[in-house]
Amino acid sequence: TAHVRLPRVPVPDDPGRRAFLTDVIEGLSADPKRIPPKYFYDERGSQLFEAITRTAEYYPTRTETGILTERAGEIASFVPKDSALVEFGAGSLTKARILLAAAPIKTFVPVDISGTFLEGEATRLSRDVPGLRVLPVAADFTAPFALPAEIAGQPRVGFFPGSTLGNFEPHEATAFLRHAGELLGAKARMIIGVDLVKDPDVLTRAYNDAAGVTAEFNLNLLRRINRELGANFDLGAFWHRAVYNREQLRIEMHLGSKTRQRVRIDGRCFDFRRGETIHTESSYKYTPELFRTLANGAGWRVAESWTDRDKWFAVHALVW
Ligand code: AVI
Repeated sequence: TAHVRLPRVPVPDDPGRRAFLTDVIEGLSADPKRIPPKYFYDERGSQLFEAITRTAEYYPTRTETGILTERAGEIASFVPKDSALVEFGAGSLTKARILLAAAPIKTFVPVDISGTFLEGEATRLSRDVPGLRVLPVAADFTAPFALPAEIAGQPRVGFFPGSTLGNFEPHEATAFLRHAGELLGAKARMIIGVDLVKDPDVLTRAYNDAAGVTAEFNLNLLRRINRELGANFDLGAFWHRAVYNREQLRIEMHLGSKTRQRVRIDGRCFDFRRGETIHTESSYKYTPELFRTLANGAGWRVAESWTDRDKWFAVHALVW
């Protein structure tokens, strides 16, 4: 990579932007190039993800919602009275609403990196569920953060739906589960949704929807880098692709360069060969056995598991 000094772009400097810039520069300096998937979720990215969940091909959301709805009673009996439910990467709160309606939850702590999106959803939820205390936390849940002091003394139940765990590398998934256990504390419980290993055709279709919403979601990452880091990515010069890696049991999303080109970010240059890709996301799939091994390795015990008729998705109940 050529390192040519260019005039610095006048964009506001804050710690969040700094971390984003550092991660992008590090990732694009690596071979193969990569960018961490957590940066998909600016406001537009969060909205595009919600749109993905409504495509015909993207089965995980509706399958998991089906399990939560059908098994709400059984799942609720796993939640101690007057619990605090802590949702990691809360997004639209649609799934939490199912649990909140069925289980004896007193306080709800949605944690999400997209602060503005979260505030809006949390306000709507407080309006809809009178008597529920909602304490949103705008934080990157992959880094250490504190729980609100108000929930001291309440039983804690973690909620991590959507197979977001699958977006971590396996060693990161272990670290996340261990940290979540330590954060929630003694006798903690956790309800976690994990996508199952299945027919590769079903998987590839889910990440290459015909309407191109997933492609838009993937490309929006470049738009965000342009806006927040003052880069000059030409969005029309990259294509989206999602492939299933059968050895690693993961879907990989990539952005590929249509031509040989050079991109500038914050005074640095990054060269792309024609066809060279940026690996933007891995979405690991777990068999029930592999998930049990992962959870046990992080200090949790799988108490119960629920799945759908096709065995496409699993919801696991864990005890710390
Ligand atoms: C949020 N996460 C679990 C999604 C997934 O399926 O890995 C993100 C996503 N990427 C493309 N489509 C959806």
